[in-house]
Amino acid sequence: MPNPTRREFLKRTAAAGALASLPLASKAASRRRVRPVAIATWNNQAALEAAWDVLIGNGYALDAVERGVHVPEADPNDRSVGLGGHPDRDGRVTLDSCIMDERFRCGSVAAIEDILHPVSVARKVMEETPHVMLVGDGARQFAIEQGFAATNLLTEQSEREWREWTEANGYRPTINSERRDWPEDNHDTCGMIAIDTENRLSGACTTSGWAYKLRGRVGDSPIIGAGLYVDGQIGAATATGHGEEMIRMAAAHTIVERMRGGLSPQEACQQAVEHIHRNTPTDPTEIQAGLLAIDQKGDFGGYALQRGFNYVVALPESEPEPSVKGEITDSRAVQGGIIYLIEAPYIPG
Ligand code: SD4
Repeated sequence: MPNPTRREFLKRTAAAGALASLPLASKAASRRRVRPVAIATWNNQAALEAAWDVLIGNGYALDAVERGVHVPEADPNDRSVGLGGHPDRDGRVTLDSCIMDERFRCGSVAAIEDILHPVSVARKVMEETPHVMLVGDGARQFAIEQGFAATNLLTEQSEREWREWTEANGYRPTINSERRDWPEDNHDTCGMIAIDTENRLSGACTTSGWAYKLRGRVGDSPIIGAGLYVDGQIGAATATGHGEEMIRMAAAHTIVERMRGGLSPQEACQQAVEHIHRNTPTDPTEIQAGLLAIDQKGDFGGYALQRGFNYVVALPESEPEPSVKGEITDSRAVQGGIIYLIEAPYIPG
């Protein structure tokens, strides 16, 4: 082969240089694998199935998690997310939501009102603005400008229960007013993380937050690093429960950093919960924290402060039943996959 001309040589080295300087995430994305995995807090099977449909069609994990959390956002019977969610103590439904992709791009809205799909507003913040987070009236205004319709999210049932609550509680916010009955009422904040067939990790988290909270209270769910975090090279984590603890401990970020340090998703979740248990200034018997994680290989895990936290994971149908810490209590075939319902392990005692 003749020696390359100087110009050819320069062209080739420039191309090699460009490849070497590609962001790590896009290098990972170019390694194809065919094993999507998705995981979500609580018994959010319908949400996970919607996400799975995207993943099994070789879709983007970001689209999958957005589509997935749309399901509880639009479900009036899910009393902790979107339409029909518990209002604040003034009777106004205020929503918190965020979304994050495999390249540290993220968007978030907090205390937004009248918008059915806050996660999609969060995605618009990520894609259409130079910002990460919009709150309150500004978030609502942005949503309307982006073409989202204003919708009344306070259902008759939510309003009735709120009125009863104001009579019984004299307008005092009480801890976990929405969930004295963790094991029974297991629909709640929907945190969802997924990896697609091109190795891209993404996550979303959406909630109406702490029932009858003070007006203006923002929980962990829209806080990048607390309720959700994604590092496309390492893994992703999401949280549910008493958001104040997740914010204090930067729970989702802590989990991802522990995975970076070599822990499995299961170990990282357990350590993050133990950290909350040891250090929280709140009585840990009064609160719940449920943490989930997935890594770049699609391994997953979950752990909780107390009994009663369950989660769902969707895996390809070709895979054997996963061996998990905790207990598989149900499983269901979906297109090309199986959704398992898992009772998470928790701090004993
Ligand atoms: C919040 N983490 O607003 C949410 C609510 C939740 O179980 O997950 N409750 O604090």
